[in-house]
Amino acid sequence: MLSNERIPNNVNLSDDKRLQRALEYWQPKYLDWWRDMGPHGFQDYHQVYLRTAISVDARGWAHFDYVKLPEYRWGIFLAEPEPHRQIGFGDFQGKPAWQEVPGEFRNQLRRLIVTQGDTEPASVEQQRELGTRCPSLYDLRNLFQVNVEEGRHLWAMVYLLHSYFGKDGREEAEALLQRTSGNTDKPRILEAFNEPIENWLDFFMFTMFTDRDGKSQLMSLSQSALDPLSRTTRFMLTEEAHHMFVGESGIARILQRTCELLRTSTSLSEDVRNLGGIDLSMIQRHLNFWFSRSLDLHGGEVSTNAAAYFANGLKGRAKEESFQDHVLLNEIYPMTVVDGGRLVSRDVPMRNAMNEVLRDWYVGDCQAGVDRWNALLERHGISDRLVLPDRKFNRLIGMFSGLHFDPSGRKVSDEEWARRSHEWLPGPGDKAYLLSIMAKPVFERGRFANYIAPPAKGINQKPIDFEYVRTEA
Ligand code: BYC
Repeated sequence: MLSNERIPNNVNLSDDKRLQRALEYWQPKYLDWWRDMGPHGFQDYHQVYLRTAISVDARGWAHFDYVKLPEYRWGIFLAEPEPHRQIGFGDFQGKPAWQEVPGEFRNQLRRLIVTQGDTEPASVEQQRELGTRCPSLYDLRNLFQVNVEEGRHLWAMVYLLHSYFGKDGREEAEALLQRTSGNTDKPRILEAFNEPIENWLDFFMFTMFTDRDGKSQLMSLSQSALDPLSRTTRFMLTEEAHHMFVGESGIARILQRTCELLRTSTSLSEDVRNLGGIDLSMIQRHLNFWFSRSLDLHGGEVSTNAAAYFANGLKGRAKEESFQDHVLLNEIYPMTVVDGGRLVSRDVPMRNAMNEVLRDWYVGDCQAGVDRWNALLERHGISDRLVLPDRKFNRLIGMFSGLHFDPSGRKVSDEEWARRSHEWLPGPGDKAYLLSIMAKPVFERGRFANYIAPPAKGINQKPIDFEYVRTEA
């Protein structure tokens, strides 16, 4: 562990002067990007109680201190190597894992790494205005923790590009700082990362559902035959868990507050908005939006790209080790497909269905989170429930994207969609209301905005009214 270097790392960076120089050349560009596109208004005067990774062992990992955001020590950390690791799936199953990129898979691997890398700065850009609307210092600190870790995940991908892809890799690393979320000329690669996140309901839904796609994609990349990619993503997964905690517990706290407000209201049918809360139907609409956008992030249902990634050992399944067959040459996946505008059943070769296999895992993981939210509603004596919409609903990617479906999966006409989609998806009225209740940030210690309950406990055993973010005089 070499945490006192200019770029903290556990990859012996100082032994590879060429790589070290290349990354030190990229570092100021990254910092310029962070200042321009990172948290707006929180670059100079605020000190944030953050956890910094200074090594991959448990003690180094849990290093907490006050830091000014641009002074956060973004580092390069890979999980410890597994001795004699073998490729776990695909056509090269059982062969030694690769320590270098094989020429024939260079383009595919670069594409995967660039796509993964592109999402990380994108999310920081999407969230840059949220600090000025924060519901508490506790939440503000969590937002910044998520942001700096997404920045570190960008570093992780840039390390791979610089180390293993030569000049092309260096050019791709530059381009990662040039595309920006929502930019009409140079947008981010994947659609969900061009959607604005201007309020905290969107933020919590994003960290619940879109970061969970991060989890499923990182789980599948952590199986990769390319050992440095596997080790990098394994360490990233430990950080991803906190992001999903922020999302799931954030929504749970909004739900709790909504239930409390409903109890104090004159009748259960009173609109909780009259009391400054967020009603369940608005929460459901945001869930519908972010879940469907995140389903898109798993790619098309039938994909030759996905088949090639699996065959070549680049991208496996989540928990690949839990399956019996790791080659999947003769397996089929029964799937509902669109044929001439009609839905029909078809057997698809399993390798071509890999995106859908990962999506199945993802939907199960999301459902478990929604069940936990519903248990909270139940405990508060509220009979309404949140539901995941059908996976055909509101899709922009894949075979269902050309048609319209309601949240239950029923096919609807273009006319019905135009007339009713506002019932199912957030509209301008929702956005305006959310901005109105978030217009003033809450910066007093221990205080929380009216629409959200305090958390059950603080960070790192600190009290809930701890000064998680300090303004330096
Ligand atoms: N938006 O064969 P297809 C995270 C394109 S999130 C726009 O169906 P494939 C995080 C696709 O590129 C995890 N375009 O799909 C979370 C292809 O384009 P070309 C990010 C899309 O290639 C929160 C065409 O459609 N990691 O970490 O099998 C905060 C047909 O593609 C989309 C990864 O994504 C879309 N949604 O799968 C921070 C892992 N989907 O070839 C971070 C790396 C597909 O026609 N990426 N297309 O130009 C991959 O594994 C794959 O690229 C995908 C797509 C799963 C995304």
